[in-house]
Amino acid sequence: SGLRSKLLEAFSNAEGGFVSGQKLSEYIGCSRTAVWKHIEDLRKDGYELEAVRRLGYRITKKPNKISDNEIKIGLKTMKMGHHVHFEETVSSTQKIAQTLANEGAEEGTIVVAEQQTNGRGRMARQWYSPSGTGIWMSLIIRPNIAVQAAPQLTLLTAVAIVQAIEEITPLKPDIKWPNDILINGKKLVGILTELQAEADRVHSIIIGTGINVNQSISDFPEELHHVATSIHLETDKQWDRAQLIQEILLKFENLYSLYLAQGFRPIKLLWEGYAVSLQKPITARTINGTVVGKAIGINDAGVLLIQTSDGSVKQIYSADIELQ
Ligand code: BTX
Repeated sequence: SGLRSKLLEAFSNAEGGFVSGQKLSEYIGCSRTAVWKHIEDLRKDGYELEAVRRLGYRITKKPNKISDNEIKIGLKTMKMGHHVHFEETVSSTQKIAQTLANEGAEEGTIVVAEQQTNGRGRMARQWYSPSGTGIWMSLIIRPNIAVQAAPQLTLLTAVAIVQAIEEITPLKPDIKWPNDILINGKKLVGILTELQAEADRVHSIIIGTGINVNQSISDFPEELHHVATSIHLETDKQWDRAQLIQEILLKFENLYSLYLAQGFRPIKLLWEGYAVSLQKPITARTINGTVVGKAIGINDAGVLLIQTSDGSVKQIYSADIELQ
């Protein structure tokens, strides 16, 4: 409710300090008895609060849940994440975002769920999205760019996510072209970019990101034990998913405005700084066959360039990459 978010906002402004009952009742605009009732409701939802006479209340622990409020309060962006469509369980956040985009949702709208029952990867693969552990989010943007430029947004998003993870956690992830973020060779993040276009102009782009945050190994199915990891598995700590979402949105917004002003060039340079697959022998499996060679870079469109043994350079638009 509105009162609840005012209450959380007051605590957020205090940055972990005490807020008196009097201040809270002024801020929210209700009686002290009503404040007390709302505090009890917070406790029921898993918040832990300390109450000290004369000082007031402070939040000592937040529930590890994502919600509309948790994402919005303390969000530092101008636009990204200002509209949050949150649900407990969905088949895929991409599907909902597509519907919202068709209905005219504003740029920066996000769809977030605690759980996906039919999370999508690329090429009809599944993205495993168990409840309460990861970030399953779709972001709607409406850049005025040509259809061919859309894959650049996948690379831009990968840079934003790596920057956010580096800001908040001690990890230093790598990017594997085009859409994987890895730690020690294991998949931490997957990105799925889908677009809706009219003629040759982009109508909307929906960027889906799946980030493994607090999973233990037993939260992954057996077949993913050797390919997947989570921030928790790599750091031995639990992480605040809403805070990570806020940081990702902020990094994304900064890179996106750089991109709209100056094009892909500056993004490409940042991306190359994080890429593991460059200057190494790789195998690229495309729908038209397999290309083996050395990844020599990406071009200004974001297309992967592979030099084969005969010296020729092949452009790879879409593929699965295996590092050798
Ligand atoms: P991808 O096709 O590159 O990767 C899919 C493959 O990754 C799977 O076949 C499986 O081997 C592996 N995998 C599945 N689940 C996980 C996981 N949780 N962690 C690590 N590896 C896994 C990558 O596709 C793009 C994924 C995007 C997911 C987001 S979540 C929010 C949005 N909604 C939605 O339905 N998809 C996107």
